[in-house]
Amino acid sequence: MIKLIGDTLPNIPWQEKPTDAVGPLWRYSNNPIIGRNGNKRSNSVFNSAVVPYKDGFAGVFRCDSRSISMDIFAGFSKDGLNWKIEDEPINLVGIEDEILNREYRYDPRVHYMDGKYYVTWCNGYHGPTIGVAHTTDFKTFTQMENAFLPFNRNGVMFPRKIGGMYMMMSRPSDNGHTPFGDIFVSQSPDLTFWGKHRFMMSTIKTDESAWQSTKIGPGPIPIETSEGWLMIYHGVITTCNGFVYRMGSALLDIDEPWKVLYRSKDYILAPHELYECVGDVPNVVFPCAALTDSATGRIAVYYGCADTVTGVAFTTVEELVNYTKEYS
Ligand code: BMA
Repeated sequence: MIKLIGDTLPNIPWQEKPTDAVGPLWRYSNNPIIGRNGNKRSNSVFNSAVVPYKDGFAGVFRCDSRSISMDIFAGFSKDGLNWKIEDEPINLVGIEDEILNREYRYDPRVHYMDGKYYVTWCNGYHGPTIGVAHTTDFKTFTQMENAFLPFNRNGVMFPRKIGGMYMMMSRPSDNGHTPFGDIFVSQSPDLTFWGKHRFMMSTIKTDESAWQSTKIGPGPIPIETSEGWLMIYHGVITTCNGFVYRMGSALLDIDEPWKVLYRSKDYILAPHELYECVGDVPNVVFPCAALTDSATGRIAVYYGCADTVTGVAFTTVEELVNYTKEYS
């Protein structure tokens, strides 16, 4: 039996797999769970991250404003599906004004580690790089040093130290709508100095798996399982109408996570529903978070839809690990 390692979460949002579902993930029947108007000034709410918090859930949400500025906002929910998102961006305090200076912030990831909730996001600092902050109450966030030099996106931490080191995946990029991108893993003893950068995985340029031929980037915090780290990521192809974003899955070595054990050639979710195909940026599904319940093996994936709204899709560790191996 394939085991999900971690806490139990009896109140994980959940729906059983419909009998006519295709593929290893199935969408929540009331998607999208958050519309454009998630807070006072929002034009769109997407690519956001959630975690269990107190007797419910908390999250950090990407809300692009109606002036089209990108920032991140805290939100709270009793059931993980109905969310109340703050109207003001998260309050960052901390190290130095130089680092606190805001250009833009987007695509957050969140996880609980060492008694705090850590947030990483794409942080504007003379180009995109990876911002890092921690909080205990989702009210005040202490910002640390940027993890990397620009240009970088999709900084996603592993949820615990591995071999005594913190580890973070990232996707070095350029200053625009990057037409390339591979995933690397970096290590840190203290969450400030990052090094020992290791290549993890690349695009696939052949028709063996063409949906991930332009660029790839890590999605949710990796999920620890008896078969290795279960990693959900996004993969992009360039078509005559622009980029199309799908989701894929891989299994990584538990001790040396830059070693890819399995990687599905078939995507696990693609923009097929109207709210994933129509919006400010058509044809995008972009995963940034997953809730898990170790008692049942249930997984709820949170993803941005067409850079406009937020959706949830369900799977189980059994289903996704088996699919990842079968189509590897
Ligand atoms: C990427 C990021 C994501 C976005 C995607 C599709 O480069 O900006 O936030 O979802 O493009 O527009």
